[in-house]
Amino acid sequence: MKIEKIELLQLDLPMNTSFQTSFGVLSTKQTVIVKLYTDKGIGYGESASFNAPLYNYETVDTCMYILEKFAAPAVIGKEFNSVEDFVKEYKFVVGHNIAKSGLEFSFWDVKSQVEGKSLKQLFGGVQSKIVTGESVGIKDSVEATFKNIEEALERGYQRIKLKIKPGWDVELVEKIRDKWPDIDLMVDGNSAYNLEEHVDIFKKLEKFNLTMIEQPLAEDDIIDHATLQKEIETPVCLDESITSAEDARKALEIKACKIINIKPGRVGGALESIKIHDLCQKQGIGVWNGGMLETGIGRAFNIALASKENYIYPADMSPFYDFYSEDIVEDSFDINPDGTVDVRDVPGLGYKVDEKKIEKYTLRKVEIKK
Ligand code: OSB
Ligand code: MG
Repeated sequence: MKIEKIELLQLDLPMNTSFQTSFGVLSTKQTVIVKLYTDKGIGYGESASFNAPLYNYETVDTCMYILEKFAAPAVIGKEFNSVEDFVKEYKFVVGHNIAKSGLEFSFWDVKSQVEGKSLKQLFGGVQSKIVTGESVGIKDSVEATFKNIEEALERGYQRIKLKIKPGWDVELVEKIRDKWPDIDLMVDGNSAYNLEEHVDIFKKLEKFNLTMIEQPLAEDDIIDHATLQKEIETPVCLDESITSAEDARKALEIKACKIINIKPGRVGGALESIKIHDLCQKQGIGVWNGGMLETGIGRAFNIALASKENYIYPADMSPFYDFYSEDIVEDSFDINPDGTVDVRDVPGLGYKVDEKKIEKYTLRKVEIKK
């Protein structure tokens, strides 16, 4: 497959409801769509970062910059027989996994079409439906949180994840457990806590039967997470701290967590996601698919990956209308009444890209040619 041209499209998507985490409020969301032109066809990928470096150090602008200046020029005009060979060309870029992931995904899309195999097949997926949960942002009141949970449960979501921050944790969880003693419930701290000040909070959370506590401590830490995991029974799940299979190996070696959230963007794409999945499976550690409020393009890859065997916890996979008024694919996925999402088993993305919508939301376009 010969790489003829790469278009980088920086999109600005208005959000219909803002989403609050411990690191801030997301009320407008940009993303980067990578459009790969080859002699065998066109593919799409998404580098799903945020406007500001709050979740990790990357932003939509750094994604555009890294792709334009380094990653895309490294592959342009060249011929590739495999995804492995393709990613080798821009491996010299340190970090910037979200940027790299969009480029890798665009290659998978073309490969999938050329070989006539679905992404699910290429990734080694086995599930025809994936189970999903809702991620409930930090709200102004407990009542507003109750309302969100009620709606999510009515829609079939099989797990509720609460975004927490210091001051919005134990009491909130207690009230929710009083009302819903049996639901699959978990919390996500997005690195807002530290052991020295907050260890008691996690001990207090023990009695609420949480499925897991996601990334309570610093994004660059696994040592303190290991200490915390020794002190509590509730499984610690790492998100931000795991940026590669090597990170995962080390975290598991020191028992820093019992569960791993795989966000394909955070780890650089599907190849690394699969490595982490396989490593965890060998060690009896279950994984699940996290989200970055991707559009239908990014979610297509997430869904296909989440169909692998060891994705055993519900995925963050809310449909576009939970965040955006429109998606950039015509036939975006929806949640079935039982809280599952169908995995499309056809070559390519499985969703029809809406070029008009992409144009409507494009803020900036950069073209890389030989
Ligand atoms: O930490 O999982 C996270 C959304 C924005 C930033 C960080 C996170 C999230 C989510 C996933 O909770 C939401 C989704 O994509 O459905
Ligand atoms: Mg998280």
